Amino acid sequence: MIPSLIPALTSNYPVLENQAITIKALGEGLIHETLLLDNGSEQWVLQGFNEAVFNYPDRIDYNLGLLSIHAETEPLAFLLPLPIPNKDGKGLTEIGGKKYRLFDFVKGATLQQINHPHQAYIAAQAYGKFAAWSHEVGGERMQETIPNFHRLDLRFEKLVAVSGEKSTLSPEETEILDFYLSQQPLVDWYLTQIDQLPLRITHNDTKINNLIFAEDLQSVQALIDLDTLMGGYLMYDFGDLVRTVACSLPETATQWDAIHLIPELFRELLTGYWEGVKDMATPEEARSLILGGEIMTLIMGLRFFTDHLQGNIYYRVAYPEQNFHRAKNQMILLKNQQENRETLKSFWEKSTGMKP
Ligand code: GN1
Ligand code: MG
Repeated sequence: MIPSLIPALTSNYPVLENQAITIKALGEGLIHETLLLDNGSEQWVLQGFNEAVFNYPDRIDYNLGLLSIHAETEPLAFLLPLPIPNKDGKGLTEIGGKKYRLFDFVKGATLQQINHPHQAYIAAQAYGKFAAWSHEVGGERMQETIPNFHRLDLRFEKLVAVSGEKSTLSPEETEILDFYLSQQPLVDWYLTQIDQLPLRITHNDTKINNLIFAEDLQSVQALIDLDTLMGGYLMYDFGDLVRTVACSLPETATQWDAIHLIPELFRELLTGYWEGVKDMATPEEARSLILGGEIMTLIMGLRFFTDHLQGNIYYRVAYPEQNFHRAKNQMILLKNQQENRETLKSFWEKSTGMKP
């Protein structure tokens, strides 16, 4: 099936014309499909675009266009790879009823998990620098590529509605549902925050595998997965780093007793992120970072659990119970962050020199 794409690709993309291309699967994204093209000396990334999730590809182009213009006068220390135009000058190419995008392959290293605490610092600093760099463009000018993507209150309401339609839940499903429903106070706190925080430009999916590091892992070469770049709050990007980088195990792990926050990695992340954003952050914004990890862990737990109850219609799963397990994983991580709030606050005080 995959090799049958090649003739259509070589005829649609001038850069691939008359080349002997091989193609294989790449990466671990849950939404788009990612493939690697190789002509023996050069490589490209081919992405099967998920139209069911991204209903507004024009908005993605619009947002990335604004940032590219900004980059012309204000260079950024790393790349934001944009789609290579096809022969009609378009970023998306339809092949066999499906849409694809082609990117230059950025050489470097991608990590699924960090293997040294300093990598947490480097990753967070890159995302923080990106927020500071894009600040002049203005979050309110960006279009919503997925409307209400990180609206925690709406994700919470969705779980309430979907679970209310279920006539039976297993005891373990009930336990997890009850935990998530008990998080209303965090949702209320979130609502007070979004009333007072400035809208920035955020990446909104700051997992470690959305960065390409230099081979020596000492710097960042590129930010990838740019489709969810849009207006957002700093706590989203910092929080998703905490959720994914400062956790002992990935979101797919099912060794329940071994899932916990690593406070020292929270400290590395905060030091790096703060380095990036400190010149622009308001005091409220700085404070919001303390609970950013909780917010993003809650939102992902709600989304995984909702998808489980809806029959896995959104996230790619390797087995039927996987979204349920991801929701349980995020519940354990969230509980653990809540138990560690005071420790995290004290790290925050030291990094920012402020009072919570
Ligand atoms: C999705 O496609 P991927 O894996 O980069 C999701 C993120 C989640 C993440 C969880 C558009 O990102 O919001 O944090 O899975 N992206 C979308 O692994 O829903
Ligand atoms: Mg990704």
